[in-house]
Amino acid sequence: MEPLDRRDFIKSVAGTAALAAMNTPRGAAAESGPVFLSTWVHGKPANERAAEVFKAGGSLLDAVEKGINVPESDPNVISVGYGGLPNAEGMVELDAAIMDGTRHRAGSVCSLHDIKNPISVARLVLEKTRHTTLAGEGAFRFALQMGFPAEQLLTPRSLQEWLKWKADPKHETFWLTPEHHDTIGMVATDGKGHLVSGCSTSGLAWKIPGRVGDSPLVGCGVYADDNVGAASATGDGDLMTDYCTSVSIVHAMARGASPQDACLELLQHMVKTDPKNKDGACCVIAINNRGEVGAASMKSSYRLKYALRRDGESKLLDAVALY
Ligand code: SD4
Repeated sequence: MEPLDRRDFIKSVAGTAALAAMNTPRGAAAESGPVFLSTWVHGKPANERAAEVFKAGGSLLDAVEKGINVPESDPNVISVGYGGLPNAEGMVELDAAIMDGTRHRAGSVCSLHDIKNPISVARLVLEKTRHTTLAGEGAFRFALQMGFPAEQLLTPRSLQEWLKWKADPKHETFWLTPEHHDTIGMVATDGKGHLVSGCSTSGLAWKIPGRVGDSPLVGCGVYADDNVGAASATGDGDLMTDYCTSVSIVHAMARGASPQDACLELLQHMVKTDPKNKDGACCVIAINNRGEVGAASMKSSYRLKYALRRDGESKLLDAVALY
């Protein structure tokens, strides 16, 4: 047999760890209570609602969906759902995805207009179809078929903001400068090894119509695998899509990394491949099937505040920043 060099050795050890993690039966995950981990300040009421739904007997998917509905329906959250800032033409286009770590299946919608709760439409894509992603008009018509009402998603505040942007003679810069974005990403466990990841956003304000960010893309904005863990992301989705953030983090956990180290490893990898990424607005969250959590931001000037609900206690915490 050829001798293994150090890199091959590390790779093969990592591979063995990954396989071991993959082969760990779900029952082997330590039992604890449910844990809900969400991005930004609006993640706190989302976690509260999720915990309530779960406690009342809802499934973990129900809990994550209903939790995410909270910021989606809140007109004061201007980066998610109703009241989210529109695209360059003044149309609110929403992206969302939800992934079930048991079935290893996701449902997602992209560029959905006039529907307040895209995560619920994504859930129905998961439950009622064999598709994974519906986009644009197809997603809209599917939502209508499923009984969602068509609603105006612009609020007086978001309309005002858009008019202000339109009137700015320098507004063309939106092509290169992402503005105003604070997605809700939520990862959760039932405490028995089952995991769900969900994400919902109005995306970058003033985006080019039809632009799809990382949030509704499986492996980018969401990923969940009961054998390992779940992850989600928030920030500059054009940049993060190029790194398949969520699946990369889950695979790092499969190789044995803690959720916190897996988050940092991904951000470090982004900088290693392109030092300019140090300036990227990138934040990630992760949980493993033992309920351990991690959260990290690329830079302290765009530091993620995340909400954690565990053992009946709700906290808002600052993520570790790499730079
Ligand atoms: C996007 N990642 O559409 C989303 C926006 C976001 O915090 O997460 N903002 O690019």
